[in-house]
Amino acid sequence: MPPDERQRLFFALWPDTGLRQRLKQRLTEGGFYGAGGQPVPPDNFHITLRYLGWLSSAERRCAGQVAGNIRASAFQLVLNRTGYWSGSRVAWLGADNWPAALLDLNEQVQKGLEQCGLEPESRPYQPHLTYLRKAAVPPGPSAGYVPVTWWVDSFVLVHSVTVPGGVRYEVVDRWILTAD
Ligand code: 3AM
Repeated sequence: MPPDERQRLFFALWPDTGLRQRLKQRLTEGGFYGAGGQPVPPDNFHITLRYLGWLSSAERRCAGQVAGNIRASAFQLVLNRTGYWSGSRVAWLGADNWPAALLDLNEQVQKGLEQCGLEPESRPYQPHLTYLRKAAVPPGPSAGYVPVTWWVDSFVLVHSVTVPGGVRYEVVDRWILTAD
C-alpha cells in the first residue's frame, strides 16, 4: 500500500464458509428475508469488533501491532436471537448473553488503540451480525429463528472496499485466540 493511501478498515469476528451457509439457511427457513430490505451477502457476514475508519499505513501498522499484543481466550457464541434497529434500519442476529471473553477482547482492542492516536469509540459496544440493511419494518419475532453456535478462535482485520452495488470485504490479517 502506498504510504499516503488510506484504507477503510475494521476489526471483526469472521465466520468460516460453513457457518455462513448455516446462518443463511436459518434466516431463510425462519422467513427473515420476507420483509423486504437489502440482504447482506453471506460472504459479508461478520461481527464488528471495532470500526476503525480510514487509516493511514502508519495507523494500520499500529493497529496491527495492538492486535498482535492481545492475549485473549477463544469462546463460543450462541447467536440465539434476532433484532432490529429502526434508526439505522438494520436487522441483525445477536445473543441474549455475550461471553466475557468477547467483552474482554473488545476491551483490549479499544484500550490498545488509544496508543495509535485513534478517536476512542464513543458508543457502547453492541455486538451484532447484520443480515439485512434498509429494512423498513422489523422482520419478525425471534421465535422462528433456530440458534446457531459459533466457536470463535480468531479475529481479523478487514479492508472495506466500495464496489458497484455495495461493498466487498477483504480480510487482510488474522490473529488467533488462545484455547484456554
Ligand atoms: O457491523 P455492521 O455491518 O453492522 O455499519 C458499518 C458496519 O456495521 C460500520 O462498521 C461495520 C463495517 O463496515 N460502520 C461504518 N461506518 C461506521 C462509523 N463511522 C461504522 N461504525 C461506526 N462508525
